[in-house]
Amino acid sequence: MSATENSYLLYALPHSLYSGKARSYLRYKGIPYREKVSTLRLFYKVIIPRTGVKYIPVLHSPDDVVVQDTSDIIDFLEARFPRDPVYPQTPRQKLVSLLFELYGDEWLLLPAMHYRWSFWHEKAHINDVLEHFGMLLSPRAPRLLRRQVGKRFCRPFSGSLPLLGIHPHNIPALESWYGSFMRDMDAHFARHPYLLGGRASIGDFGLMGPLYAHLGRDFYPKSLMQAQAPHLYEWVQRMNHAPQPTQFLANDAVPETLLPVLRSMFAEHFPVLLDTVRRLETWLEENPERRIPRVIGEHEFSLGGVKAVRKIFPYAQWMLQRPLDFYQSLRGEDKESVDALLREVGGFDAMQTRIGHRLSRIQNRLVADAPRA
Ligand SMILES: N[C@@H](CCC(=O)N[C@@H](CS)C(=O)NCC(=O)O)C(=O)O
Repeated sequence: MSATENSYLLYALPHSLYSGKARSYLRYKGIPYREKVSTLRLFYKVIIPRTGVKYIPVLHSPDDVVVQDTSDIIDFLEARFPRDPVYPQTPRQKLVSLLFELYGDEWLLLPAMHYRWSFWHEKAHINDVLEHFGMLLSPRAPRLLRRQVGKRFCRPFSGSLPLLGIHPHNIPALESWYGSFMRDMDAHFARHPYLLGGRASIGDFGLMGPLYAHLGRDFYPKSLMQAQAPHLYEWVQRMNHAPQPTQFLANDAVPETLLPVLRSMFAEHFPVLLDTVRRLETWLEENPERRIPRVIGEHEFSLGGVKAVRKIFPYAQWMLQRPLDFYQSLRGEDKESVDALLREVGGFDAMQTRIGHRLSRIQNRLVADAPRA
């Protein structure tokens, strides 16, 4: 199957986190596309040969360009479909949208994975998840068969909780933080259709990854969201439909309702990101010739004051570079305006971080740039 004349093809899965981000973007922008269930057969026939890696989603353009990674997919399509850009043009809003993308992609992964994989006793929930994993064999296989094979296919995911830093002793802190995140976002979406007003930004799509497939679609967490954060749940539905976008808020405004989430982001996620930068710098100095692996050791982190250990993922630095590069390109009044916001949410110092060993993605692999002088 290849992309036809005028339609893009998205290799994805209905229950995949990052597929939800790309799908909602394609729908939002009204880009003609077809979604193809990524069966194992397609992984070996198309995805791995064309991308060199085993990740989805993958975009296949009508002119035969294949793109992996949702941020690259969105940037690739923004260049081709510039109407109603998802990157705000003004400095505060652009930075905030990039920060939310990073938070959605890398940090809300924790509650997403916890609520998907820690509730095996919720039978309807787990059967649905396993049946979706069984789609890797065939979306048309009987449900019971999909459930059985799904059990095998899901192991790398269900077994990844400790690697992400989710352990029995910090689950209460994780649930309590996610509860307050839901409350904050609910209060926000009670007043605004999207993060920054009448239009979705890259930050909305970043949030949509974890908040759709895992937290807003899997049975158990969906019931929590519907009961505790109905406006957030409505936003999830809105994000999956072609809308009539209006405008971002005037005067580069960042709604007050986002400030608690930004504070929490800088208090808990950023220390992990900055330690990743430091640890990767040392690793690259010690291993100048080696290919960068997915994980480079482990570090301690803190969630709601509870300490735990998680693996260090170099990829997170590549995502961090996006808001950091934008912030560090600002000058004059734009920078002053952003700095005032950053001071208010405890993010000013973190955003001064200079990354010595920057990362690029080349053929879907992380590669270190030459160190900065
Ligand atoms: N940062 C990547 C992440 C892609 C990703 O991790 N996709 C998951 C499915 S939602 C996957 O393919 N995982 C396979 C694996 O972890 O080996 C993106 O934005 O596309």
